Amino acid sequence: MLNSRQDAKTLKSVKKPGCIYAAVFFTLISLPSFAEQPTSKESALSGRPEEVQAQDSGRPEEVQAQDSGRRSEGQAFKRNRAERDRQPQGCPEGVRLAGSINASSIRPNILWIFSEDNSSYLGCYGDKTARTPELDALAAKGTRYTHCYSNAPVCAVARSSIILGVPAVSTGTQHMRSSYKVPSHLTPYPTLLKAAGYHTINQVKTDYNTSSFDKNIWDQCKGAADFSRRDKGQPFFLKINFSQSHESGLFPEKRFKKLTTKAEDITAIPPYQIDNAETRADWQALYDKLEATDRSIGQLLKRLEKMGEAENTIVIYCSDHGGITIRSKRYLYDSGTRVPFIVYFPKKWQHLAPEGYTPGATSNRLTQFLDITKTILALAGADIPAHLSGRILAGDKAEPARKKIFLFSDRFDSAPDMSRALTDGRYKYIRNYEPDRRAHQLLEYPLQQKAQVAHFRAFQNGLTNKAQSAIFEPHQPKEFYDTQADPHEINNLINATDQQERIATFSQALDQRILETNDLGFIPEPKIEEVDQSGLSIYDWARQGNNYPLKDILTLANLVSAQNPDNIATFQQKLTDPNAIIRYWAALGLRVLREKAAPAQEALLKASTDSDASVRITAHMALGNISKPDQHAVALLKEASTSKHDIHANWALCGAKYLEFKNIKDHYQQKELTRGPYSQRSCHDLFLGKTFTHLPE
Ligand SMILES: [Ca+2]
Repeated sequence: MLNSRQDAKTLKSVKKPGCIYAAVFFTLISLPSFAEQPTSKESALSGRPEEVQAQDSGRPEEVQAQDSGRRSEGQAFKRNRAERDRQPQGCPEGVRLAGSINASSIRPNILWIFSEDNSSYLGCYGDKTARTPELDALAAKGTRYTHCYSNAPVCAVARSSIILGVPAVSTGTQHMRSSYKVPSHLTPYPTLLKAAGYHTINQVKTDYNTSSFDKNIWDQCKGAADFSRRDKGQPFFLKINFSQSHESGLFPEKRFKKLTTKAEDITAIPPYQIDNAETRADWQALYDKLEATDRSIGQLLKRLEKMGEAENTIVIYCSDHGGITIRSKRYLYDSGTRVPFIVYFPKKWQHLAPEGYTPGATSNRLTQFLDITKTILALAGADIPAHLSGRILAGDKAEPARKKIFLFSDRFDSAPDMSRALTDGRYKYIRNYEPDRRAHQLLEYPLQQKAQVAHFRAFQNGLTNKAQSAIFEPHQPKEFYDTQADPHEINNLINATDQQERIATFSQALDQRILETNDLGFIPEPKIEEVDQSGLSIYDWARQGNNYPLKDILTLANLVSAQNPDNIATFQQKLTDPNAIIRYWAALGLRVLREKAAPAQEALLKASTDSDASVRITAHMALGNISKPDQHAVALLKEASTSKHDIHANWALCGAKYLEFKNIKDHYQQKELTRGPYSQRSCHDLFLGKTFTHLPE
């Protein structure tokens, strides 16, 4: 297995493509921008709109991750140069494309196009409001997949899964965001493509949620892509990210100045959203952004044609997860995980296409991002590590589809949480491991969408119906949906008598998938942080001795998710287990029972002085549920003030927030409690008096 950090030159020497290279001149062609009609002097001069956006503004989450707490998400976002997003953005301006290498190459070029945060609101997916002629045309000559899922409903976690070809929960990169190390024997797919002889170009988003690698895994990941840097005849792999439809595109300052989509043309408002002017305006903005994305993709494909590479290039399009109005991104519902996915094989490469490939076909094959990574390696003739858990879709190594797709969500920004799910494309089973938390934890970032604030205000004022209120209520411990009969997943069938057999099958299959993937999400994150700081990857730590007895932990965790007071005695007993992770889950089991955990008060008091921080924090939260919440909130503030690390401090502060603590100013100043961006966020909320049920004006 190749190490991702090996020098690119070494990698090139490992395996060259066995093709006969044609002697062709590579005439560098400097192409104009794909952007149409730059609307500001700044973007017209910058020449690198996509890159500028990545580095300077358009990806505020990344800015936040790098900020180390110097500014809030909102403040970070204000740095954005909104004008740059008001124009369609395509390949970086000044992209230089080499002359043709076409007929001689025996490997296809592969172009993987991502758009950000969008569900299948595209004409080719039957959406009547969408204006997406370019993607519709791509679907008309390729295959459109109807059941493709992002394994995680958020950018960096999805990308972490894609880049290594294994679920992020297997590597400990499931928290949004984080930078924990992954072991060096897990090789990013671009490194494998390089070793197979490909010239690899990324435009430009990386965002892999790990500190182990980043831009260095690509031949080119900065500045204008220069195709002349390929060897003669060398095939390329180009991954390009269009960010217009990112969540932030609906923030008022990031919308186009004039909305083109008409409010009366919006037909997609789901029943779990309120239908008012704010919601409609966000949907209008969403369709406008998708139109801009589509235009950029069309420009890219035209350039490919112009450089003579269209017939040599397999094109793959998908979004990076679903979105992006309320209850989509960050949720395991189809609105957050089900994505558009189109593949196009030019005539020359149709022998590599999936069986039955015909132009304009639709496939209902159950597909996930992990499958796409593995398929690309197969199409490129690259080494396919045995640990890759996807299923190859196309080519002579094609494999049968998985019967169920694994979905996961964990901490988002400053809000810890944990859910796991399986879908077979029709039915979906979700386990919420912290059912005492609200589904929407009032994160500041998404609340920059006006419709989300309007929705919360309506909820506060009692103006939302059951489906619309659910997002601000605590999770249901388990959920089960028939997405065919109930595409918006609002009718939870978990107690339906005619579904119990099916639910049991899903539940068993989910346990099995958690064990197979060695899901590291059951390790409380402060422990992950502590291990990572010690220099060891959590992946390796979890495999040492009996550090991580996942089977035992899962058995206990499933009792937590059951949220049943009958389990109090078991939780009390497990509070004294020698393994701190077991003790943590025991404390959590009592916490999710809220005041019903009162019989375990004495055991929890002992646990509040445990040697492990996650146990102490969870025990104080559980005790605060039973009585004297302010006293336990103050203990949690003390925990934060003495912590060394960001997540440790954030967990403690979130505990005080969970207990609705209002008097933080009487005890500490912000700087005494802040260790990084996430503890800073939670601290900021506490100082604003913002808790789960209160959003200040
Ligand atoms: Ca995204």
